[in-house]
Amino acid sequence: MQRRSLSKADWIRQILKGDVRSASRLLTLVENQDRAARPLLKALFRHTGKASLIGITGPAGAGKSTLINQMITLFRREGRSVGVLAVDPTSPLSGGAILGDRLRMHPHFLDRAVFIRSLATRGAWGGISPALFDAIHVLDAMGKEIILIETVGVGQDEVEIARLADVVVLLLSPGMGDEVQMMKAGLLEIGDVAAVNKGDRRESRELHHQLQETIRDRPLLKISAEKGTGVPSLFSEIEKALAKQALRHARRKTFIEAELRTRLREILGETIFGTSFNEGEIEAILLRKRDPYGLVRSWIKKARTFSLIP
Ligand SMILES: Nc1nc2c(ncn2[C@@H]2O[C@H](COP(=O)(O)OP(=O)(O)O)[C@@H](O)[C@H]2O)c(=O)[nH]1
Ligand SMILES: [Mg+2]
Repeated sequence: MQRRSLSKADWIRQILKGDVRSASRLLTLVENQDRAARPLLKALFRHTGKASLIGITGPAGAGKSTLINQMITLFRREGRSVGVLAVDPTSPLSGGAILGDRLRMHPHFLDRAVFIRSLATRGAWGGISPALFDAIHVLDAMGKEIILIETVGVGQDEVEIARLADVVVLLLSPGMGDEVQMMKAGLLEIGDVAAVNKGDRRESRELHHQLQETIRDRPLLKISAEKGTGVPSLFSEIEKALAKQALRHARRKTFIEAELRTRLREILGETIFGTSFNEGEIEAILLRKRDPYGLVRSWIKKARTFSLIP
């Protein structure tokens, strides 16, 4: 079939059936901020809300992608379909890192029940990109039962993304500073479950020992994502957290609030930063014939009247 001739209804049907090419095509529209995506996303939305969102966060090099690879294997063994969103905080163009991740996840790359996609984090006006929410909804609509979200670091966006998931795993590893440095960076506050990776190395056992003093309010595990040791225990902690209905309910509400705020920011940002002020208005303020307070208010009033806010 010619992809070009795919009707909107067929396109939606294909995504709901889990078709990778149809979903990829929509996600490309989403990434390009193409308005043509909107009616499809709207139509898909009522089919979403079923997937479990698992956030994997921690410093670069901690072993998040390696762990995700292991988790995919475990989930697939249970017959569950998996989607992975690798959120790249630096730039959507850092192809090297993305390729590296893809290679690391390679064993599953051809498995049709696993869908992997990299995304940029930031929206055009700051904050989380609305594309992240769109992508989560698309994977959910595809019938992915598990959506793994990999985020790097502890910037405000990453922390916010981490808080959206139903359960968040904080992954640490030796060589990223000691416990005190991690605490100062605010790293240790994130996560429902914490794990020290690279347990095959002695420094990792030391770090795990140190952290036992600090991390007492949630499970702290020692794993080796590469060897697979400790991963089943981590897996069962994740399952336990997912089974907590109250936690899940609270996270889902946080998710909706964050999504609404993100979408508002995007629309208002477009309106605010897309506005060009006319010379006369700038001149009037320069000559102190008008003031910025009044001008902005009159402009908002006008924007409302003429429905300039989309
Ligand atoms: N020794 C050891 N190295 C590991 C382990 N897990 C991951 N690594 C290595 O750590 C590096 C970073 O892993 P990666 O999964 O890309 O980390 P990410 O940046 O957090 O996604 C890679 O070279 C991995 O091979 C582990 O359990 N033990
Ligand atoms: Mg990675």
